[in-house]
Amino acid sequence: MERTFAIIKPDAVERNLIGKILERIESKGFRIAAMKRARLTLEQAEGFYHVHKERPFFKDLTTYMSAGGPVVLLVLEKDNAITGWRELMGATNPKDAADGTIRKEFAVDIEKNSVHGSDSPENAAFEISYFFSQTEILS
Ligand code: RTP
Ligand code: MG
Repeated sequence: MERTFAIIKPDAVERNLIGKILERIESKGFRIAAMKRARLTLEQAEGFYHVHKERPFFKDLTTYMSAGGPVVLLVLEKDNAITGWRELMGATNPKDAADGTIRKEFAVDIEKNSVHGSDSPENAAFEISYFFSQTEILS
């Protein structure tokens, strides 16, 4: 059993898509081990996305993820959860996302792409501990 970290981003929360996205997650066999709504501060978003700090989109991304509205933070569990969740999300740019993926169905554009997912075991561990304490995660 592996854990990954997911975010339902502001564009999806704003459009009342939380339920539809959670339905997709649960129907693919993920268990929701932790979940909370939050409004990120700019500082939290910058720390979370620190690996992207030299990228041209860093300022837009961190502004969007904080001032853009509330998000839903999730810890998901399943065998091969990291790869499985990235497959269900689809490509970063919804124009490139495969049919049946969350980004193909719901994303607005390459930035407002509705969901986040960890891309490695190391980043999953960092991202989970960035937002959740051990006592908030129930297997
Ligand atoms: P994520 O981290 O959110 O799960 O998405 P990802 O791995 O597919 O994409 P990544 O390259 O890690 O980029 C993180 C987020 O930054 C925004 N982005 N904007 N304007 C742009 O060219 C651009 N490129 C990326 C997206 O919100 C992306 O998910
Ligand atoms: Mg990423």
